[in-house]
Parts: sequence; structure tokens; C-alpha cells
Amino acid sequence: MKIKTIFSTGIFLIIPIILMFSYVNISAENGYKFWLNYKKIKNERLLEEYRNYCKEIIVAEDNEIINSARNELVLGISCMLGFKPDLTNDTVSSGSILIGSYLNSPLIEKLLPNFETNLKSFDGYGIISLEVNDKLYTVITGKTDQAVLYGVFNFLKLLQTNQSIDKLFLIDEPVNKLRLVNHWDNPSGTIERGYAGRSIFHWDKLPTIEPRYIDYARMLASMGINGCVINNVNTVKHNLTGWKLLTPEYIQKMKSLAKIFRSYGVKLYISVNFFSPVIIGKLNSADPFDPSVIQWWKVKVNEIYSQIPDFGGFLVKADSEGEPGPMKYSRTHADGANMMAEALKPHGGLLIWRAFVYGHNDMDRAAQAYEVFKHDEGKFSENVIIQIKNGPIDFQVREPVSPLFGAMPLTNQMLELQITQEYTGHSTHLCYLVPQWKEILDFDTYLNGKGSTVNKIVSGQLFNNSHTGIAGVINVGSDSNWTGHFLAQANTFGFGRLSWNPYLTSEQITDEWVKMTFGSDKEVVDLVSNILLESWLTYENYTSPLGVGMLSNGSGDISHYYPAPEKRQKFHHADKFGVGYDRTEETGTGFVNQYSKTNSEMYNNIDTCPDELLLFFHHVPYTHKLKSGKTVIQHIYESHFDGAERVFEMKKEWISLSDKIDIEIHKHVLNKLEQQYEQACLWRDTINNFFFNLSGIPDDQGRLLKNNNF
Ligand code: GCV
Repeated sequence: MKIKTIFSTGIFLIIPIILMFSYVNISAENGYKFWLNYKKIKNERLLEEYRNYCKEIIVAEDNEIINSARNELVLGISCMLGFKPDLTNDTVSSGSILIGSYLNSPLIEKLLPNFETNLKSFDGYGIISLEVNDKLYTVITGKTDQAVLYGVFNFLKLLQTNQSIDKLFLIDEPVNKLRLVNHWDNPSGTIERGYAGRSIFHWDKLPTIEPRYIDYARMLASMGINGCVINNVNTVKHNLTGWKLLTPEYIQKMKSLAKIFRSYGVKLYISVNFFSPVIIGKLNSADPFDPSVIQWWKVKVNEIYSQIPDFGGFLVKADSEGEPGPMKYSRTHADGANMMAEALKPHGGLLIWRAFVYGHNDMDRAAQAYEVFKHDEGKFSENVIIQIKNGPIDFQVREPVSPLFGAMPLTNQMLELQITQEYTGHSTHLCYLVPQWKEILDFDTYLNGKGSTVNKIVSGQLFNNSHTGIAGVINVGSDSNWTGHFLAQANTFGFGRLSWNPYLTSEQITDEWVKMTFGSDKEVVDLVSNILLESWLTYENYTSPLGVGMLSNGSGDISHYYPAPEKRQKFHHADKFGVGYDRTEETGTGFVNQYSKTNSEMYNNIDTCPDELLLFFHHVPYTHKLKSGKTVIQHIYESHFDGAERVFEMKKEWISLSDKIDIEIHKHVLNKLEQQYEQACLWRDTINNFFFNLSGIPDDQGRLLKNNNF
């Protein structure tokens, strides 16, 4: 094959690149660059190999997404390898990277005939090494431009994580079609459950674009995210004004954000209020059966699509925590969702409807969503998706998987995870949630036989649903390091990677993030990975034992953060004899019956119920023996002492890395760990004393416990 002739037939557009990324001007050490900091490669052997393969970039197309991919390649190579690769329309020397979508690049098609048959999805990509006429080429391609962008980020990741790029034949496909982040940002700039400063979206200045929006879009694309819901699901309660996004003024602002997102393959979605026809349209009703309401939504949706043709759709929280919904008109959730979905349908838009509903105070909260939604099985339209929180309570450090997963096989389902750490220490405590998310995704519901995992349900594999995926309530804000706690960036990244491929292990994801962020020094990689991987169980240990959940304070300035077991009796049911919420069939609320027979039997039986969820399903005496042989009360004491002690150790381990981590980052994380240790001691003492006070049983190792008057 004569490479020269092939190249002369291709169309190449070389556009001068202005490296406009804002972070060029921002200090290297404040965390702003997140995992795309592109540290200089130190290993001389690898540096030589990389230089041989990255001399020039050949771009086979000219469009906004491919331009983003090309800019990223230039940035990454320049920073990591110390030279700017040539941009060419012809091969000059050996070592070219060719980027372009397979179907739009005759050149790539010629070099890799029939390659597309290797790719199943529109987002999947290949990174392939070729040697033609003694010259080395790396082709990054996929069926779409978006796939090429993902391929470029992954190619750069190979360099960041010090892997060989010689003789590559790498094909990577996303498991989930929808990989969304959900902002709980309000137009006023505040963020509900946000712990990293104010919102990154400045509505008062939009449609003016800020460099941070571009960097945010890069962040999202680098982990494979393809949709972003830009505002809070609460749109009216407590005078929130999220409903405004449907007004013409805000649609113009959204249009400019959508343009930025589009160039990174991210679709824009918004949360809307079910009563918008009343609030904005000044109609008398929001009844989903009222023709004027139906018409109002159609006209509104058409208006949005006329400005944002690739608009993703709506996310709706209805009849939940003060957000109004169809029940006011005695209509069902399906009635409400389908009416809105109908307006979106001609444009290919999606209607994502949340299943987070509760409110019957006399009923077990865990059981309510299932009770409500199960009745609507089979009634939702094809472009409606029900978005379900991972657990039946509310993003606790430990709770079982929601029984709704898989219980509605005819209904599109999405998993909602919480990246922002509402109940897991805000941005003070390190609590790396990837291991928790893995457990959720791997959980076998047994609803269609063995192997009916949550992962297979929300990726559409089990029931062949048309629209499925994973959403994460994002933890970014305007803090210079995006996430408040620098190490919380690992949660952001981990969520993205799992939404792309839930089969990755926690260890693989952690290894990627640590190497991309800190480089490949073995001591740093081992220690930081270990600290991250242990942090979820550590947090659980010193806060909430055995699945009891909800021991933190309720509303207030800093809610869901401090220990307040005395105020949460209705969740833990602790008294002087025992603790735990009886959800069994015989003596409890019967919630266990919402699971498949296999799981309900397992949870219902105190001998087979896993220890870590014992108090979620059973009320037991303090002297009940766990499988570990310890009594429940002794377990509570010990896990709290151990958890706090482990934070102290983590701090020491972090200190030992002082000469290997950027000084500012090191100082910042140390400061966070110091605060975490203080808080862990507060949790340990409050919870231990609370249970000692109730039970009167001392620690069998004679450690000091105090009688308090709660
Ligand atoms: C956005 C919990 C949180 C609320 C959140 C709600 C929800 O109740 O505390 O802040 O509201 O969940 O997920 O809708």
C-alpha cells in the first residue's frame, strides 16, 4: 500500500490552533486541571517511544467535535512530551496520529478496510497502530466524531498512565447508552447539596461564555459523559427559580451553553417543573389530560428545539418533597410523564421521571417508591425513563439496592447515584464511593434468573429496554479545584468511568485516576490508591453501623453532616433493649417482600441477612451475635474506634508523601484529613456514647464511654 497516494486523495484541513483552555493561565498546583493535568513524562524510554509515535497529527475532518479532539491532542502531547506536534495534511515523517470518524474519512477507511464491523455502538472507538512503508501510524477512529473524541482522551490516558503505545489494537465500547450528570444548581448560583462553592453556571452573565465552561465540557467528555442536566430537580420549593429555564430569556442562555457542550459531545438537558403551564404559561391548570396543557408543552418544546436542535430532554421531580405533580388532578405518574414525553418525541427528546417519592408518614419510607411506581408498570411511553436512586431511603453510606430495579421490566430504568457527598461527609471527609457503586451495580436482583444485576438492568441488557443508563448528582462547583476536597475528584472521575463501563473494577479505576492525577511513582500510586479504596468503609465504620443509616442531623445550615442519633429515632428504632428497623415479613413492615423471592428470603432471615445490612432489616437486641462472633453493641463500639483510628493512619500515610506531591495539593489534603480526623472522633464519641447510654453495656475492652443526657 502506498501511503503517499492514499494521503493525496484525502481532504485535510489544517486550522491554526489557539489553545484557549483557561487553565493555561492557572497555577499548576490548585487542582483546576483535574486529571487532565498532562504532567511531563519522566520515564526516558517511554518518552522516546511516545515521541516516535506523536510527531504529527493528521485530521481527516473539520467540525467542532473533531476540532476539540485535535486541540486536546495538541495540548496533551505538548505538555507531556515537551514539543508541539505538527499539524499536516500529508505524512512527512514516521509517527503520525490520524483522527477522524470512520464513515467520514475515506483515508481511514482505506487504511483500515471494514474496521467498522469491529464497532458495535456509535460511541465505541478503536486506537490502532499501523506500519505502512516503514512509517508508523496511530489511527483513532469510530463511527461518530464523538467516538473519535473519546478515543483521543483514551489515547492521552495511555500516555498519562505510562502504558506502551506500540502495536495497539484497542477497541472500547460504552456499556451504557446514557451517561449523564445531574446538577442540583439553582439559577441564583446556589447549589443544593453542593460543597465546592457556588454554581459554575453564571446565569446573570450567560449567554456570555466563560473558559470554565469549556474546561468543564472537556472534563465531562474525558470520562465519557454524554449528557448534562444543568439545574436542580427542585425548581420551586423555598422560592427556587429553576422553572425560569423555560422562559425565552433563559432558553437563549441555554443555547450558548449547549453550543459549548455540543463541541464535546455532551447533550444539554434541564429539570422542569410539572406546573410550568401555570407558572410560566399562566394557564389555570397543569392537568396532563387538559388539551390546553398538552398544547402548551408542545409549543414550549418546539421553541427549545428551534434553538437547540440536539436538546436532550427533561428531568422531572414530581409529587415529591413539595414539587408538584399529576396527583393534584388524580392522575398517575405515567399520565404526567407520558404527556410531556409526547411533546419531546418528534424531536427525539427524552423524558426522565424520578422515582424518589415518599410522604406517607405512617408507612415505611423504604417501601413507598415501589408501591407507587409498580402500579404504572407497562404504562410509560417509549421515550420515558424512570430514574431510581440506588437505595430506597436516600443515598446513605449503606443501604440495600432499591427493589424497583428490575421490578418493572417493561419500563426504561436509569440508576441515580450521588457523587456529591450529601450523607458521606460533604467535602471534608474523604469517602471514595466507587467501591460502593460497584456493589450496587453488581447486585443480583434475581428478577430474571441468576445474573439479573442492576448493571444489566440499567444498561438495557436484561430486558432490552430502549433508553437506559446511569446518572450521577455531580459534585463540582466554582472552587478552584472543582470539588472542594481535591481527592473528591476521584469520585467524579470514577462515576464517569463506571457509567461508561460498569465492569471495570474499583482497583482499575483508582489506578487510572491516581496515575493521571499524580503520575506513576509506585509509592504514591500504592498509598493513595489504598487510602481511597479503604475510605468508604472507614467512613461507614465511624458513622453508621450495620446499615442502620440516617444518624446525621436533619435540616439546618449544614445538614446531613453532624451526628444526631437522638433526633433520628424513627429511622434507627433504638431503645434500651435493641436497635434496627424491622422490615421483615412476619413482625415488620414487610418491605422485604418487594424483592425477588431469593433476595427477600435472604434479607428476611436473620441468619442469612448480611451483617452490614442487619439493622436495615431487623430489630435486634444489643447482645445479638453477628456472624463475626461479636455482639451488635460491641461491633458498634469497635467499628467506631477503628474507623477514627484509620483516619489518623491515613493522615500519617499522606504526610509520608510530602516530597512526592505538589506542595499546595499536599497541604490542602492534609488540612482536610486533619478536619476529618476531628469529625471522625466526634462521630465516634457521639454514636458510641449514644448507644452506651441507651444500652448500659460497656465496651468489652474497657475503653472510655460516657453517659450523656441526650
Ligand atoms: C434535590 C434528598 C435531599 C434533597 C434532594 C432530594 C431529591 O431529600 O436532601 O436535597 O433534593 O433528596 O433527591 O430530590
